[in-house]
Formats: sequence, structure tokens, C-alpha cells
Amino acid sequence: MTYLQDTLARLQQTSPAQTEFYQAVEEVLESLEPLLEKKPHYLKHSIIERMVEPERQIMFRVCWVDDKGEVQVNKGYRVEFSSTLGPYKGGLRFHPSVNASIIKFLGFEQVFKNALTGLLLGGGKGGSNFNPKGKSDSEIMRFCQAFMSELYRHIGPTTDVPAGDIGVGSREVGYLFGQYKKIKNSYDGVITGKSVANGGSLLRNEATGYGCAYFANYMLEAQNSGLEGKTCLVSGAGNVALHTIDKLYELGAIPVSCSDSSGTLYHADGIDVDQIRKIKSDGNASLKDYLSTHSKAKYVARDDNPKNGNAVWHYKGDLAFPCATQNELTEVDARALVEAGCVAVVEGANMPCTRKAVNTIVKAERLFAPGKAANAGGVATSQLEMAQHAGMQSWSEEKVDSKLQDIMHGIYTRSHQAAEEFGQPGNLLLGANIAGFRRVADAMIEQGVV
Ligand code: NDP
Ligand code: 2IT
Repeated sequence: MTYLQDTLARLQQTSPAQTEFYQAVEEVLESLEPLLEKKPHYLKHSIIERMVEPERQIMFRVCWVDDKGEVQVNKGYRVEFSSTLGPYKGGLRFHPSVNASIIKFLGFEQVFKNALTGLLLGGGKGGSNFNPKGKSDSEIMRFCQAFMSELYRHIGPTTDVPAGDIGVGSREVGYLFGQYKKIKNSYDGVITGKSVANGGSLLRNEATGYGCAYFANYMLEAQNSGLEGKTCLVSGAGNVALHTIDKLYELGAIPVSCSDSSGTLYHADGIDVDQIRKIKSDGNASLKDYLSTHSKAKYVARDDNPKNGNAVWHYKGDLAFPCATQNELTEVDARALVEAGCVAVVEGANMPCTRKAVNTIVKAERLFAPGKAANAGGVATSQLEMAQHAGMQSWSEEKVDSKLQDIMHGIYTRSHQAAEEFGQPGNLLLGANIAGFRRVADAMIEQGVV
């Protein structure tokens, strides 16, 4: 596999200190081995060299004035990774940890995720190291306006269409859209995740979590099983986690945990998701406050996590849904899950499992649904939003939900069939990476060297 070592060595030289990006590249390239053995022409076209290099990377300064009248300066990013299959598409993340490596890994993953949906979507990602926590509503608005005052010149409904991610929900998308419209004097479908009042799609907000639960169910159904009655460990307490929990309940499962950056909550009777929403909507409350209404629940503060691990994965569960952030499920956690009899890990977040954790899960022959397959319901529904906006239409919830289910089923089928084709039935990691790569690579070859 010299192409893998060569690629990583070159990236370390040309894009130094981007560890998350190398991790994402390594995972994809490792899966491609059986495909490249059978179809070496991909190497001849230098497809890998081209795919690991974003088509365009934009970094900019974002200056804004806080409520005290002081000038604040943040970094802004938009990595336009691939326009092979459609406009660059992917979310914006506002979190203090954001840096070039994180945005690049997310953009790289997005290319294959979007390809897997079967839709006409390129891949990109952006964001800022701005920390929305503790900011007033007007500070959030001023920041979003300042961010869009630069970003607007790089995006457009057929060029690049951002959306939300960590720290960017429909409020932020609303402010970003408003500023874009003001500058461009045009009501474009230039960003997705908008509220319905602003031309958004019903169910876009719920779509990632719903899609993730649908995917898990398809995966279990293929084993003549299903979510009904299954205990589910879920991490995170944001958009993806809470909508995953909602849909798990609807499909008859029992989600027993959630978490945030401060700690983990476990409730064997099933998480009371309305109470979690109440807590998370109060800026000063903590998940620990749940114990005041549910005395049988348990809370573990972040500082009391197991060594090199995360408490949420050390409870007993049939399935695990990491839905918070990258590398939140480690090798120690994966071993604990396997030992406790967990049958499947379904990635709601992007790259939430470390490389060693993934290897542990796959080696133990547990089902593993990679994020680029399991969490693609969000971006897929973004594309449904783009279609509605372009046609100045608004579809019913039933119509969007039925399309979402079809798309998630298609992603499952493509991943499953590619795994079978390359002699590793059930290995959805391999299947998803090969199916996503092949669609982009074939189109790149047809488009010539551009
Ligand atoms: P939210 O901002 O709504 O929620 C993020 C959650 O993760 C919060 O509970 C947050 O805790 C927790 N979290 C964030 N960063 C950390 C960290 N460094 N350590 C521990 N916990 C952390 O984001 P989303 O739910 O939208 O995103 C969650 C994941 O899903 C991300 O990986 C994102 O890329 C991915 N994703 C999102 C999609 C979408 O449509 N929104 C689509 C596909 C994937 P706290 O509140 O304490 O910060
Ligand atoms: O990681 C992701 O797929 C997202 N944050 C959603 C991207 C989108 O364009 O809807």
C-alpha cells in the first residue's frame, strides 16, 4: 500500500500539523486497497493526489464588536474541497477548537458522504474559532454578519452552499442568510438549514438524527433484527443527538444516555428528552440538574471519566450512537462496548471514533456504520431544501420524510453492496468508502484534468 504511505508522507510535508485531516485520509485510503488492486487505472489518473488536495481554501479575518464595545477578531474558514459532483456543500462549525486541520478533515469526509447520497453535491466545510457560548443574541448576530460580509463573495446557489454544524443552528443560519441577502440583493438558496419562514425545508433540522436512526434500523433489518426494544447509548445533547433520541423512541428503542462537554447522563428507564431540551435551552443549567427531576439517573462529570475514555461508553447498551464530536470514542471505550455486548456502533457525528476504536469494533465483528453513511441524512435533506428553494416550493413533511428514508436506504444498500463486491460482506466502512470514492473518481476522470 505504498500509495497510502506516500500520500501521508506528502501531506505531512505540504500540510503540516493537520492530524485530524491525516486521520480521515488514512481511513479512506486504507479501505480503497481492494478497489485499487482491481482497478489500478485510478492511480494512473493521480486521482488520490487530486482528491486529498482541496480545490480551493479560503481563510479570512472576522472582526466584530462585542456588547462592551470591544473589537474581537476571529478566524474564518471555507474549504471548497470538491465540485466534481455538484456545488461545494457542507456545514459551518463555530467552536473554539476549530482550526485548518478540523475544517479540512470535515471537508474531506463531506466529499464521500455527499457522493454516497447519490445526489448532485460536491463537498466543502467551513467555520470559525468563534465560541458562541455565553454570547448575547446581538453578539451572535453581529458575528454572523461579519462572517458573511467576507463569505458572501465565495458562495452561491450553484457554487457553494453552506449549512449548520456544531454551534450553528437555524438562528445563526437566519442571520447569515439575512446578511447575504442584504449584500447580494437576492433571495438565493445559498445556505441550508434555514427556518421554514426563511425558505427552509420541513424536517431539515431533524434530518441528521432521524436519518441516523433509520440507517441503524436498515442495518439491523438486514440481520433479521430491528431497533425495537434495543437499549441505545447516545452521546451529545445537541441537534444530532436529540433528534437521534427522538427517532430511536419512535422506532421502539430505549435511549439511555446523553452527554455534553461537561459530563454524561445515564438513565436506565430511558432519557427524558423534553427535560434535556429544557436544560440545554437554559444557558446556565447543567445536565446534572436532570437529577433533581429524575433521582434514579446518574451523572458523571467530565473530570471523572475513565482514563483515556468517556463514561458514556462504559454502560451496557445494545447499540452506541456517538453524536457529539470527533474522537470522542476511544480504543478503551470500544473495548468496554465490545465486552458489554454492544452489537453496533453508528456514527452520528463526524469521525467520532478514533482509528484504534474503529479497528477494535471491526475486529470484534460488531456492526459499524461510518459517519459518512449514517449521518448523511442532514446533507441529503439540505439538497431537498435546495431543490425546494430553487423551485420556490414547500414540500410536506411526509414527502420530505419519505425521500429521506429512501436516501438513507440507498446509502445503506450502496455501502453494503460494495462491501460484498470486494469480499468483505458486512464491512460498511469499507463499502461506504469504496462506493463514495468510486462515484467521485469516475466523474473526475470523465471531466478531465481540471
Ligand atoms: P450541536 O452544536 O447542536 O451539538 C454538539 C454537541 O456535542 C453538544 O452536546 C456539545 O456539548 C457536544 N460537543 C461539541 N464539542 C464537544 C467537545 N469538544 N467535547 C465534548 N462534547 C462536545 O452540533 P450537532 O449536533 O449539529 O453536531 C454534532 C456532530 O454531528 C458533529 O460531529 C457534526 O459535525 C455532526 N453532524 C452534524 C450535522 C447537522 O446537520 N447538524 C450533519 C452531520 C453530522 P456542549 O453543548 O457542552 O458544547
Ligand atoms: O456534516 C454534515 O454533513 C453537516 N454538518 C451538514 C451539511 C449540510 O450541508 O447540510
